[in-house]
Order: sequence, then structure tokens, then C-alpha cells
Amino acid sequence: MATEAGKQHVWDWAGLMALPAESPTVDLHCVTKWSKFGTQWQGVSLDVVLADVETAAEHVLVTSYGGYTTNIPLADLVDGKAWIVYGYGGRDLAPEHGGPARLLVPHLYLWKSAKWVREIQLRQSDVPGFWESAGYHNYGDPWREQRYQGD
Ligand SMILES: Nc1nc2c(c(=O)[nH]1)N[C@H]1C(S)=C(S)[C@@H](COP(=O)(O)O)O[C@H]1N2
Ligand SMILES: [Mo]
Repeated sequence: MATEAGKQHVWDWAGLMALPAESPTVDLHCVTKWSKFGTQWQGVSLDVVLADVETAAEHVLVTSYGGYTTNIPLADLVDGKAWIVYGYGGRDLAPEHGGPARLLVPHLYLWKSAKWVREIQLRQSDVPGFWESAGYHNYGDPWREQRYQGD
């Protein structure tokens, strides 16, 4: 699920479940102007997932089953800011919300939180994902209302 220079780190479901879990309670911000406060998730911190990954990369392209992509700076996925989540409100994460597992990056707009996450590619260069290629803001900070390119 995480790669650099051809080196792959793969977690199967049992391997993901064996990692220490957290239960973050976070606010979500959608680009279409709604927010949802105090959502409760269960999952694994990206700090844990990336603990054994040595990298000089500063950029990440996340790919989902189905082909969705989104790009995020690596700095925004570490230091307790992002999780691979598989539970919501104490239940298994529903398929329509990204189950069995999705990325959760609550400090950025929700389109960065890729559902059905498949691969986290560590990259030396930035590359736009699906919505970023379609005119959404490259970074997507809700506090600065970075919805579209130029915001
Ligand atoms: N794989 C995948 N992830 C995705 C999307 C998508 O189309 N495919 N849409 C994004 C967008 S635009 C939003 S607003 C949120 C919606 O998450 P939700 O369905 O849990 O509300 O998922 C994001 N992650
Ligand atoms: Mo969205």
C-alpha cells in the first residue's frame, strides 16, 4: 500500500487489523459547504502505517479501488493528522462511505479522504488527482476555503 522507487510495503486485512487502532473524533468539511462535526472513526494512524517506510518523498498520490485518485503532501498525512479508517461510530465502515477502508484526512476538504483506498504512492514530484485535475484546488484547506484553483 506504500511504495517508493519500486519498493512496496503491503498490508493484508489481518496485517492492518494487527496494527494499533485509534478512535479519532473529528469534524469533516465538504467542498459543497456543509460540515459534519464530531464524527467518530476507528482506524490506524498513518504514522503507524508509515513507521517503517524510509523516504525522501514529499508528495503522495492516493489511489482507490475503482481508480479514484487524490494528491496530498506527505506532511499532511503524518503527525497525527490522517488515518486509514475501517470503522465509523463503532460499526464496520459502510461500503458507500469507503468500506472496507478509506483514508481520513479531516483537516483538508473531504475529497482528499479517498474511499476504498488501495495504494499510497510516495513521490518526489506532485501530480494532480481526479478532482485536482478537474479544477479543484491542489491543496484544499477548508479554513482558507481553497475549493477551486485560484482560491
Ligand atoms: N474512491 C473515492 N473516494 C472518494 C470519492 C470518490 O468518488 N471515490 N469522492 C470524494 C468526495 S468528492 C467526497 S465529498 C467524499 C464523500 O465521502 P462520503 O461518501 O463518505 O460522504 O469522498 C471522497 N472520496
Ligand atoms: Mo465531494
